[in-house]
Amino acid sequence: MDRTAQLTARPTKREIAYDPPATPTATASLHVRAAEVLEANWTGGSTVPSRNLYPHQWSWDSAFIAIGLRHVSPLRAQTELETLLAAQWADGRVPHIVFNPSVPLDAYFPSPDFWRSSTAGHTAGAPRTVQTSGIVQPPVHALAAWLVHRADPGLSLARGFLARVYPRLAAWHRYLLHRRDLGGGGLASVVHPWEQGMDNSPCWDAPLARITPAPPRSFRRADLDHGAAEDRPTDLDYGRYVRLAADYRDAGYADGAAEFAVEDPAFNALLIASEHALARIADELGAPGSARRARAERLTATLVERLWHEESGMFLCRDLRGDTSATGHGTSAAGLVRERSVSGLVPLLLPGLPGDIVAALVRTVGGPHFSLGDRTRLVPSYDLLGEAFDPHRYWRGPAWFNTSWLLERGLRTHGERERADALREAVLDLAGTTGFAEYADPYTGEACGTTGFSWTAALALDLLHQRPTPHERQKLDKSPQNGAPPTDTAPFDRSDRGGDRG
Ligand code: 9WN
Repeated sequence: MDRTAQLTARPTKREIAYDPPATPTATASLHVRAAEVLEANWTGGSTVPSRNLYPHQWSWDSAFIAIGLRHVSPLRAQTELETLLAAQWADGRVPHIVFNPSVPLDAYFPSPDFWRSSTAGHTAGAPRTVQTSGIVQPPVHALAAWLVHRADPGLSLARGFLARVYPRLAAWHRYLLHRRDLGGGGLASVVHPWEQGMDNSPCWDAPLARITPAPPRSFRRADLDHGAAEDRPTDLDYGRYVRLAADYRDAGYADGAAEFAVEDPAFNALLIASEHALARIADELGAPGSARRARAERLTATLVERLWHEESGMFLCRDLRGDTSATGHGTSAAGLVRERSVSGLVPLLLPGLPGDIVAALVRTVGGPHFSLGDRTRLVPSYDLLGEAFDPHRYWRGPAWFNTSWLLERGLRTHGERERADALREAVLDLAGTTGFAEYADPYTGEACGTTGFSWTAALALDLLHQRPTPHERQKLDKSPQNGAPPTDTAPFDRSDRGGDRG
């Protein structure tokens, strides 16, 4: 066992990764309960999103988890990212799932024998010793690596953390910016709804309608063993997910011929935020990050140019395979998908966004389509007024904690302190009352999906460590057991953050 493995090993309370976690101590503080969730979901080198529903390591989950875990154990947070990056493919892609070989194949679908990474992904450079999926997820990793480093720079330096992850993160961004620039306009495209992370968002309805679903009897969904069918994507959606993934696999995971190709605002905004973080990391390693910083600014301008939609007051997805000669099925003549998803608000995270766009986004978040601070306390995943809105169906309405965390960071980045404080309070409150639910009804805050969900716990921990508002300060003063040591951390260092005066 190497030194990191020794340091991060915990006495094994249970042997298999998919056992349900112990119920967190009901009376403990939010901080302790959140840390208990992360402890229960830790498998020795990484954290599962959920013991029962998602019993492997997921890419963007791990980045969010590391952002929270750094407040409990900077070492485990570093290890979380290192474990994921160790499964990187030679072409630079970071796979969306790294499979745990001790978990039975039927515990999750699609399992390693579907993806066949080491054989089908051979030409693309899939690793031989670990089984992974062949698609990717949003690139939150460099941002996470930077924040993890900042939590304990001494430990990071001693372990050579940044020096080891930097080349992998740089290759990851290179892959996205070159191999995935399928539209030729400078942005990265996703080739599967799972890549963007919001699996059944109504934004995919038009591009998915062109895909012939795999026959229902050709696969068995494991998610329905653990999640309510009415909260999950439909069988028809799954048929299309399976068809797309199988075709991609059968083409050797080569990019270019993708039947589904979409430029998504959140995916690209997270890439830009991570490019800013990579600039910081480069500076820290003594290799000036100015070229990366300039690229992040250029990409911000490209994002605005390609995906901003003035009339909607937000960013939209661009369907690259849509029929651009005619309107229909929600796609405009210019290829923009006329659906309002939380994805189109996430670019608020970017420090270099023009002021008029920031102002429009803030208006949209509080306006009738998302109603934050009025009819909703967390940001819904989809337009409250949209035809496809469903308050319980996965990414078609429910509020997710990671997107609310991103918006909280965005509002704070642009000096919208009161709104950010209110959102922070709502995340903390609902994370606790829902038992760290996977997602929640945006109106009632009722828990949906699974509970004991890792990124909900991690991001609550992260917000607990932000500087509290005076109101919370009063509450904390009255309840000393709730006191997590507050630090002021944000997606970017102050010099990158422009407006934040928090
Ligand atoms: C497919 C793990 C993942 C998240 C995604 C979320 C869900 C998987 C699934 O769970 O997707 O990747 O099986 O539904 O949509 O964002 O990363 O938590």
